[in-house]
Amino acid sequence: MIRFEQTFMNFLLEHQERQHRTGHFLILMDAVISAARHIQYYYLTGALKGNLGLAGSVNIQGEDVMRMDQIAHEIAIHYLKSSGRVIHAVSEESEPIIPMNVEGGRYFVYFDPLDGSSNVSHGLPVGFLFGVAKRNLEGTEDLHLRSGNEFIAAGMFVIPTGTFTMGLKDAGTWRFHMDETMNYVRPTRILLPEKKKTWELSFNAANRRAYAEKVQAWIMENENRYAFRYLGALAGDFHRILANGGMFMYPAIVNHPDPKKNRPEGKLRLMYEASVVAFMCREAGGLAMNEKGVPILDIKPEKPHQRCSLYVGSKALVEDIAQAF
Ligand code: FDP
Repeated sequence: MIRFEQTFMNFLLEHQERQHRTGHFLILMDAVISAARHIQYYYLTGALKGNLGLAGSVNIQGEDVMRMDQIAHEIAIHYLKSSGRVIHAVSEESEPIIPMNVEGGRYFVYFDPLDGSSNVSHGLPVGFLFGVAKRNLEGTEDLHLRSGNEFIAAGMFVIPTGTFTMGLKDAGTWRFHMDETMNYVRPTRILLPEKKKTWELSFNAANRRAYAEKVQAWIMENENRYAFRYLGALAGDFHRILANGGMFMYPAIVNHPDPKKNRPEGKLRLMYEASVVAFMCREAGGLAMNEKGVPILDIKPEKPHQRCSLYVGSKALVEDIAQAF
């Protein structure tokens, strides 16, 4: 007997119908899913086709661009544009904001098409992360960059693992798995576990002496209480935290022996990394803050590629470290 599962699109259709919503968001999400499948395919066959190496250029963040970064960006732009529903997009791979359907579009999409570049040349897990906000339907639209609190949805695909996790505003965080037909199926509601037994800490331990002293002291005091896991790709590391509880952090780098390598604003990008995981975390019962003790979802972006420090995961743990700031 074949076991048939509910697909993501069917799940979303039911959700939209229950809320008496229009079909626009479904059309947008169909584009996002198509892009994710397309990226997944290229990534899976990337080693054989020679697509897992460097592209030979440097991006706006001063990082080497991988060939797969460009492919994933191109794919995402194609589908988002063809949906006709996007006003403009912000991509990690493009310095300027990308105008799409400026007059008729309904959503702003902020995305990183292939996050976790150090894993690319090994074909190991990377993420496609996105946040969605809606245009102002009541008054005049001023096209401002939206904070996480203004998102209506945010999600991440772990590629090529085949999982998709998405938070829907006031409707929870849900996980789906890719089936043999490349459909995302089996909606499962995710709530951060309360029991500390499974909690994990995730951060780049190589940087620890460069963190602020208070952060270092907190780590010294707490690290033996939890398992430590770090993949080096936010989507993969945060996937574990959502399932097991605990905290992912990317603190500000303020004590680097080479001061030029300090990152007082942190490394991760607010709009398409920190806000995306913070949104999913809130819908799963958790919390995200920066090192100034400001909830990530409250931060109003001043520029599209703004960075921020990030502490995200189980509420009690994020609140506890926030006491140390
Ligand atoms: P990467 O730079 O390798 O693309 O900003 C993205 C990110 O990966 C995250 O996905 C990841 O959590 C973090 O940076 C890894 O940074 P480190 O290599 O400094 O640990």
